[in-house]
Amino acid sequence: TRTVPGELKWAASPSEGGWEEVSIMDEKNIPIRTYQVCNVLEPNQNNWLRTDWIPRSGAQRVYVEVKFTLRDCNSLPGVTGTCKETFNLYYHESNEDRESYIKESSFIKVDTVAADESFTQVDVGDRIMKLNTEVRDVKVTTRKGFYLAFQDVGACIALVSVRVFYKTCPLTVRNLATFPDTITGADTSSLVEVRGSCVNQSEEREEPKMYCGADGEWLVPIGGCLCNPGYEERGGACKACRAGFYKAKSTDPGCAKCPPHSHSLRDGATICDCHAGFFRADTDPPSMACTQPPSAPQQLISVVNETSVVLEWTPPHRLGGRSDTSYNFPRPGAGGGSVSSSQFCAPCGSDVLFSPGQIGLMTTRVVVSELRAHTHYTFIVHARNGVSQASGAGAAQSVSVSVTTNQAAPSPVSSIQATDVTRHSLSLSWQQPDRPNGVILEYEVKFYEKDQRERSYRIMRTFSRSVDVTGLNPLTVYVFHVRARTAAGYGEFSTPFEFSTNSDPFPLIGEGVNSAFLLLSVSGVGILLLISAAVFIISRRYIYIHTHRQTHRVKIYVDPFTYEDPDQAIHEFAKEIDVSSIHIEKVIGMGEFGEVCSGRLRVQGKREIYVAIKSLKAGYSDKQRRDFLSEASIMGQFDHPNIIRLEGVVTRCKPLMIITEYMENGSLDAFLRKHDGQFTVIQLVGMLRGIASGMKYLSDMNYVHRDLAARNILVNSNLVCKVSDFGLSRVLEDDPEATGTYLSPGGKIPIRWTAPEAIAYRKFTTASDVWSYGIVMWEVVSYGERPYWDMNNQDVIKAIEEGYRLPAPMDCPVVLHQLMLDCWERDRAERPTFSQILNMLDKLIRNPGTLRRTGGERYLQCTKAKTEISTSKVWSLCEWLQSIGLERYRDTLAAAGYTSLDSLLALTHQ
Ligand code: ACK
Repeated sequence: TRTVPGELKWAASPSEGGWEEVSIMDEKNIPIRTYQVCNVLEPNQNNWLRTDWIPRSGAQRVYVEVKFTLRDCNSLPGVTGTCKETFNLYYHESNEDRESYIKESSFIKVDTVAADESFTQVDVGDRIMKLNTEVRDVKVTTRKGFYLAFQDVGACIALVSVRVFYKTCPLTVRNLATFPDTITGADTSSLVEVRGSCVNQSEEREEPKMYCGADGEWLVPIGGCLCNPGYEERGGACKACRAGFYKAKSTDPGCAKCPPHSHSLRDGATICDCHAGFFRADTDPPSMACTQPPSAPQQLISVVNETSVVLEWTPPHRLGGRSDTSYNFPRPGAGGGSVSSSQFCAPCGSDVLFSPGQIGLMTTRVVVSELRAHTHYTFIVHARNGVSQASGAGAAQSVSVSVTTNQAAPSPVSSIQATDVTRHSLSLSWQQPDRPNGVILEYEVKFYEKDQRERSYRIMRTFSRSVDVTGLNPLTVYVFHVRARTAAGYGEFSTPFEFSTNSDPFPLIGEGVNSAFLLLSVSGVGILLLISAAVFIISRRYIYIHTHRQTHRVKIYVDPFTYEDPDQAIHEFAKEIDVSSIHIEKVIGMGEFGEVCSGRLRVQGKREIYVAIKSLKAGYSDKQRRDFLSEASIMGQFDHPNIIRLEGVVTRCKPLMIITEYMENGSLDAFLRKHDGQFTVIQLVGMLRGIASGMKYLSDMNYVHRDLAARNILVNSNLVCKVSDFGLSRVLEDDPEATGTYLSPGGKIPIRWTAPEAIAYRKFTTASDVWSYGIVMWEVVSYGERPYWDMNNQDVIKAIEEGYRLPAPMDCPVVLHQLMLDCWERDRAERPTFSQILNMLDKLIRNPGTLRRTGGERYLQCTKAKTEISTSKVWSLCEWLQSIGLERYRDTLAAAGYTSLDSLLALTHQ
């Protein structure tokens, strides 16, 4: 109230005869407003005085300091029991300041206030009035503000001043964090948790926190900040390191002087720069002195021992201030050890051995072996340390020595082979030693019966690399060793090779056959055998051809990406076609790399054929070109009636093209959808047989397709299905079914068609192709239905993981569904091979009766059923069952609680 200029005009009740506003001079002679009341002689006093509305301004607990004087009742002559020496303090919370009258009942009492000191005599001029100061606090949290009221019940009081205030914890900086001015809590015991913010140029070490106590005191500081690199704490702030100092990490205690051979020119350095000619390795800490590369190794000496050299040296004179000196013999091409003839030096071959190693040597000695005999070598040894690379140090740190190796015996002979093995003889041949070390004068063959060990052996000598060994015992294991001799003497014997002679009287191959004997023997039983064999072969013709082919198959698919030059692969496997012999007719689709067209191809000397032409759109990258042509390089290796045939490629002019046979009916999935329900089961199985046959061929070639799906099978006008889509990139990019969601690096996967192990850890094998084949079977029998319908990929993965498998499509023969389920065995070793699948399908085609039993009713397609239910709102469950011929299940369903169509919607396959 002391700060209020002019009258206070607080509300008083009664408005007259109760509290009265009186202006007086304070101790400093400044006029102040006071309220007085002194109705001590009248009983039943109830005088109210209410302050103006006081906004609480965010405060939750306010303090009321009242200064007042009070007259001692005893000093008042003639007063009876009516005189009081206290007054009451009230408050009332309110959102508005418009309350014009005092509604006593809405006020809450804070306290009864008594005087510490009262006075007996009124003598204002002498200032003997005793001034009391009382403070009370009150919680105000519910409204925007409040009123205070003073109730007098018959005392003689003067309210000299009223001060209302709240407490804050003042803005402060603690542990390099700033805490703002904070209002204290509502209760006397409450602590307000406050988060500090790091001062400039500092970062949080641990979240800075403090508590603001009810008295406006900061309590319990926790956490704090650290000055950034290049700054240190000075006077509660972060100040930059001065020139010549640095601080690398915020956790470093303060700025430190630059280490030797380094400097910092500007304030705030986090690291000191090296002086010219000094360096720091990537792994050197900033506190480490800058260093230099070593000088050259010293006193390199060599000792030659036949075809080995021992090299020794002493460490460099100057280590550059480091202790990580190592030595390198740079590899060929980098100026390392080299062999010289009279005119030029050539790098040493990779067969030269350095022991303990060629680079990163921590010792000063190395043995170089496997050198050529009689040859001049120069060895260069580099000294290096952690800063050699940074300094670009070169020849200055190296020293060299030249030596000539001695004459040496040849290295051992390897790769010994035996051919023409009979009961008593064999032919032995071998390769020349890797290092003959001179002209080979002869070979020596030592051999003995294995049982005899070397107790008795025979020796044969020859100039050539083969020898016929005769006079051996039948069915006996012999051990052979071969060694070569030059002018320098014999080399070491080869490792032992063991061969056994035959028990058979006839040689397995070729020589030593007694033809008369053979003729007689054969003619005796031959005719009979031939007759029975012919019967057997005819009856088992298929199996014979099958196994015969398999045992003689040698062709294995070659990954074109193993060729360094992709053009070499393409020209090895694909024929270059002259663009003038191609006649493009129309666009039939879009492939990953550009349009797919149909057209005609006329190659000289052959009849014109229809072809499909894939072209690579302009503006392609090298990678796209390689990926595009890789498909042709792969396809060109295949030759099978169920694999799309490559006619050739156009690579010599643009656009690049891949020409394949034309498949009139396009891709299988779209074809089946277009002809839903129009084929017999045998026709469908025929298609599946074709695909299985193509896949068996691919698996025999060791080729894993990875994207076998009906969309990647093409169909010609005779309903022959052929496997297509061999691009190496295709699995990863161009298949819209492929998704990257479940994959770590390595590309995308067509989830619905892919075996779980291939999804989980990219284990793509022929067995994962078999899984995909099972899905293709399902696609075919369901006429191009989408596997797992509209389930999302995540749910498909989850369902498969939990053992769910696609049910048999409508009218699917039980045997076919069983075959699908076999393809979807979790353990890939349990899945059938393509060969077994092919056999099975052939058997079914031969016995169409086995295809008759369908599980149609049992495996009603859930989605189709559900669609029908949800669109047939007027039907009852019973009517609907009738409409699909399954009314006999009504009771079973009812017993299981399915009585309405709605409840049936919740039915799962399980
Ligand atoms: O389903 P479709 O008609 O069959 O649409 C695609 C399109 O080109 C993009 O690949 C079709 N297609 C691809 N290769 C051949 C081919 N050799 N013969 C006929 N159509 C083909 C495929």
